[in-house]
Amino acid sequence: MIALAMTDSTLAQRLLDGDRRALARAISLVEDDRPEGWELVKEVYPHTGKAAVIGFTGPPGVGKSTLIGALTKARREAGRTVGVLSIDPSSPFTQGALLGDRIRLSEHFLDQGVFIRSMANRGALGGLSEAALQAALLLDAAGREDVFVETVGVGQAEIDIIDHADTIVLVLMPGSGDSIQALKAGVMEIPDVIVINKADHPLTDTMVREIRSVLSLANLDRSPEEAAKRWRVPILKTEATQGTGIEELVERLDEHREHILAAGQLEERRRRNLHNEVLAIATARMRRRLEEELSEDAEFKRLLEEVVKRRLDPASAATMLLERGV
Ligand SMILES: Nc1nc2c(ncn2[C@@H]2O[C@H](COP(=O)(O)OP(=O)(O)OP(=O)(O)O)[C@@H](O)[C@H]2O)c(=O)[nH]1
Ligand SMILES: [Mg+2]
Repeated sequence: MIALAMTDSTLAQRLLDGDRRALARAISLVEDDRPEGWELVKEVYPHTGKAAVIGFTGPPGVGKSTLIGALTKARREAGRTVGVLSIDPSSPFTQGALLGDRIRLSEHFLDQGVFIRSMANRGALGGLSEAALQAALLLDAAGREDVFVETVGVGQAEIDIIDHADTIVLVLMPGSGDSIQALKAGVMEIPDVIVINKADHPLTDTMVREIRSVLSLANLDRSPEEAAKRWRVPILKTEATQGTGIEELVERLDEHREHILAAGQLEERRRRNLHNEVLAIATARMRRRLEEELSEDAEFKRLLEEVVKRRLDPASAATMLLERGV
């Protein structure tokens, strides 16, 4: 026990010192939902909140990883340390995705200033989102100045780690019309920056126009004063493989950070995100507890049987369970 405690405090210290092996070990602990992982996060949490966390989301294959690779290069040239978390919820394809990310980010693998980690749902009880957020905190505690988080998704299927970013970048490519529909329908929240990658495609400008019109619709219900104070979502064109447009993207990302800092929005955003996070963890734990309690419960089995036989509807069954006080 004592030996274990000593090891753990050494691990926390090594992590705070920025040791990459400690960081890798720590992320594995949270990914595997091990109690030591949670303890570690608890210990280093007061040291977090310094990193600039940028989330990249968008449909599969639009070039998110390539873009992050190019940004990583730019940030390293500016002398900043970088952490990259690539979250892949589609476990059957995980190996492929891991390999893909490795190849795209391979030029950074030997750089001590870059830490890259892919995370997939290994069936950890806490869920991937929770583990990913803990991992982001660990990168922050380890002194990574920029943390880039990549998730695949359009709309509701998105994993909520993206909500914990200070800046959210939606990456699209010409032809990914579904995403414009999602924006239009309000399924997807308006991001802070929109990037149209693979901009060598002839349909790029059409897409820019379409997005502009969706964004102006989203602004219609605001007063002119409100609209003036508001961050204007830039739509950028990039060719990540060539590095084209990356400089401008870096500038816009910096501007966004300055904007939210000046407007006091960073704190507000983080407060809201942390509120959601505490609720999410509490909800996940209550669900787990409920599932455990019900797994061998005779009354539950009986009620379920009634529902299956169509003698009782699902909502009434749930009400009866809760009223019984599980
Ligand atoms: N022509 C062109 N190809 C690109 C560009 N950016 C990325 N690609 C290519 O598009 C493919 C997908 O790129 P990724 O960076 O893996 O895309 P991703 O969005 O991370 O993909 P997932 O993580 O699988 O969702 C790769 O073959 C890239 O080389 C670009 O600007 N132009
Ligand atoms: Mg990727």
